[in-house]
Amino acid sequence: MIALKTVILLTTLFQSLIEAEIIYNGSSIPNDDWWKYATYYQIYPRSFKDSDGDGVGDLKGITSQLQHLVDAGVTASWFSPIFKSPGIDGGYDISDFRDIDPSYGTMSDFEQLLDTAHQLGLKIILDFVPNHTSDQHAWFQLSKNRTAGYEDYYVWMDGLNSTTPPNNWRGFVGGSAWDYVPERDQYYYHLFTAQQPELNFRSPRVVQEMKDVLIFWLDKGVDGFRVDATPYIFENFPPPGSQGDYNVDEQRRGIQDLPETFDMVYQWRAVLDDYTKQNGGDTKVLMTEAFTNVNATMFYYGNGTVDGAHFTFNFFLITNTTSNSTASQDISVIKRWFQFMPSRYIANWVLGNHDRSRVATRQGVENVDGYNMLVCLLPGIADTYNGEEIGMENGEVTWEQGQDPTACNRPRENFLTQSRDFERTPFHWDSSVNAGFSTANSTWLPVSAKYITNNLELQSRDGVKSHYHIYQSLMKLRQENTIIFGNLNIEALDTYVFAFTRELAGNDTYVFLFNKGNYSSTVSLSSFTSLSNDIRVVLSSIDSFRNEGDLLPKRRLRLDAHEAIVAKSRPNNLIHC
Ligand SMILES: *[C@@H]1O[C@H](CO)[C@@H](O)[C@H](O)[C@H]1NC(C)=O
Ligand SMILES: *[C@@H]1O[C@H](CO)[C@@H](O)[C@H](O)[C@H]1NC(C)=O
Ligand SMILES: *[C@@H]1O[C@H](CO)[C@@H](O)[C@H](O)[C@H]1NC(C)=O
Ligand SMILES: *[C@@H]1O[C@H](CO)[C@@H](O)[C@H](O)[C@H]1NC(C)=O
Ligand SMILES: *[C@@H]1O[C@H](CO)[C@@H](O)[C@H](O)[C@H]1NC(C)=O
Ligand SMILES: *[C@@H]1O[C@H](CO)[C@@H](O)[C@H](O)[C@H]1NC(C)=O
Ligand SMILES: *[C@@H]1O[C@H](CO)[C@@H](O)[C@H](O)[C@H]1NC(C)=O
Ligand SMILES: *[C@@H]1O[C@H](CO)[C@@H](O)[C@H](O)[C@H]1NC(C)=O
Ligand SMILES: *[C@@H]1O[C@H](CO)[C@@H](O)[C@H](O)[C@H]1NC(C)=O
Ligand SMILES: *[C@@H]1O[C@H](CO)[C@@H](O)[C@H](O)[C@H]1NC(C)=O
Ligand SMILES: CC(=O)N[C@H]1CO[C@H](CO)[C@@H](O)[C@@H]1O
Ligand SMILES: [Ca+2]
Ligand SMILES: [Ca+2]
Repeated sequence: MIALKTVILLTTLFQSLIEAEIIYNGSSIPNDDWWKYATYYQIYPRSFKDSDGDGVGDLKGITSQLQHLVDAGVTASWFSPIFKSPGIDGGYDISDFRDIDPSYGTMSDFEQLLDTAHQLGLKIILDFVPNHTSDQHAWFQLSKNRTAGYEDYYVWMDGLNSTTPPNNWRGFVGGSAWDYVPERDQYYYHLFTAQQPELNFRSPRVVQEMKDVLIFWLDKGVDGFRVDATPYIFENFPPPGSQGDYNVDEQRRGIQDLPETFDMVYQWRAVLDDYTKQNGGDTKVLMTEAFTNVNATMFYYGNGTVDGAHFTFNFFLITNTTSNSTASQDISVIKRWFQFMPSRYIANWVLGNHDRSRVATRQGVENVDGYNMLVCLLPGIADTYNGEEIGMENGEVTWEQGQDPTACNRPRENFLTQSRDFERTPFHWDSSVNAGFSTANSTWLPVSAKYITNNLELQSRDGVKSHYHIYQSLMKLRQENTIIFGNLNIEALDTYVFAFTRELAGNDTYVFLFNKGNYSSTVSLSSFTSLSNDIRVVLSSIDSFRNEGDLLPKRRLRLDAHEAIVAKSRPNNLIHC
């Protein structure tokens, strides 16, 4: 069946003045598979739960808290890397793709975790980090001294001499993207730290090795992969010695979103699909991390002929909105995704991860509920970074306590703006020592002092209006037909107020209203023609005075600063007959 998403450009100016615009028509995409409308909960394993009191989160800790995911209402979880690693880049420097890092436990702990998760009905997705290995990986050791078969596992190039690399391209963590190895009298390429040499995917052996890694974990029973740093898999270099002036755009063109890179993602998708064909079982999901422009992003989903990722993370709410951006600016970011995304794919919404300042900090604590509602009620997949369900803010970390190489390799004065440690501090379970994260005297990153007033246990108490209770309700709402299949109508009602409806024939219409600004605002919902006059509050942000069941006026509706509301209206035809 051909899926039809209709971008309806309203034909007359008159209409566009009185009606909100339908920008998404989801009613033709069947919800016939688990991954399509799931919520994916990202666990940062080092900071989730420590089971053995060494101050570092681990697999047994995660297993012991899987019930939290079930209680929250999520059905799938993806983990930042748990593989063997010297830990230079929070585990994104892997020295053995087929083993668990001892700080997290053992392979049998992982098998136990997977078993428990599956018994609880949760899908588990692992991070797949194909772009680079640790310099401690056996392949790199063998490649360094040109051991037969491994010579071209990495991106090696001659420099001008031992002090002047092949070109002047730079790494993301500062300095040259090249490091010299005297044994080979050659340079290796690394976009991230010097301890993360890049694999050479132009070698068929490397391509096969990495497919075998996928199969290894599929055989263990994992439900899919999230591919790290996807745009950078392949690169094209200028001829050695063409130094010229450094040009950031030139480097970007040489390393990002190459056709070979899209093709590699399509090949990985085929590995997963073939695996299910041969072995049965549920669909194995592939999701890609690609911080790139919106046009290129879509090619990670597929190219019209061949499928790639089931979905590729939509980071534009992170990169293109701020606490100051206006409602119409934010709406244009949402619309752009639908304008570029081919209709047969499923949209997805992300506000945070282990690389970005937490939503509560970036957008303001008062706006936490509004943003959780936004991500959960837009059409498609929702992603939650652990802690967002309780509105965790960034933690407090000093330069001395810092662990993130991105900041540690750079001047101290940049620590506050560049360290990713703040969004990685341990999860706040309860009010006990270390927020219930660990019994250790000190934890790998300090626990934020904010846990005393903000933790899961406090927010779970009966009768408390909390971010967590709102999140749980949102997870339930995500099972409603209207939220799964309904059209999206979205409109700015004031400078910092936006609203959208989700509408589905014969079903209740839901309306989401959000004043992200610092002043109250009085708005009208009359442009949403599908709303009847019977609009009742379903959920409201914790500081809102509105209660479930309250009737909302369609005109002259006053929203307090930061107030966010989800309401529903019976279909017009049912009211009038
Ligand atoms: C949405 O798509 C369905 C199925 O293709 C179609 O019947 C319906 O008219 C469309 N609705 C709108 C509002 O475009
Ligand atoms: C190359 O390095 C590997 C790993 O360190 C080592 O086992 C091997 O003996 C070395 N080979 C040569 C020829 O030096
Ligand atoms: C390496 O080459 C650069 C550029 O030609 C030159 O400036 C430098 O002196 C050379 N260094 C050595 C050690 O030969
Ligand atoms: C899509 O990708 C496949 C595999 O890389 C390639 O063979 C095909 O030509 C591409 N199709 C288009 C329309 O670009
Ligand atoms: C969109 O991205 C594709 C893949 O990177 C590229 O081939 C194409 O030129 C881009 N189109 C535009 C208009 O930028
Ligand atoms: C928002 O605006 C305020 C006041 O103009 C300014 O201090 C702040 O830096 C801005 N924040 C962002 C994220 O742009
Ligand atoms: C995000 O912002 C950049 C820079 O302003 C702009 O070029 C791009 O189109 C925006 N993308 C989306 C999806 O809004
Ligand atoms: C924690 O600190 C106390 C007091 O300094 C010490 O007695 C105890 O052995 C420490 N425990 C651990 C697990 O390090
Ligand atoms: C609500 O939507 C679902 C899914 O499209 C549909 O099956 C159902 O018939 C609708 N309910 C009514 C009362 O029309
Ligand atoms: C509201 O105030 C906060 C704190 O001063 C500021 O960061 C934010 O940008 C303001 N929001 C708007 C929309 O101006
Ligand atoms: C969001 C994310 O996963 N970022 C990771 C991208 O890849 C680099 C290198 O592997 C990591 O440092 C980031 O944490
Ligand atoms: Ca531990
Ligand atoms: Ca690469």
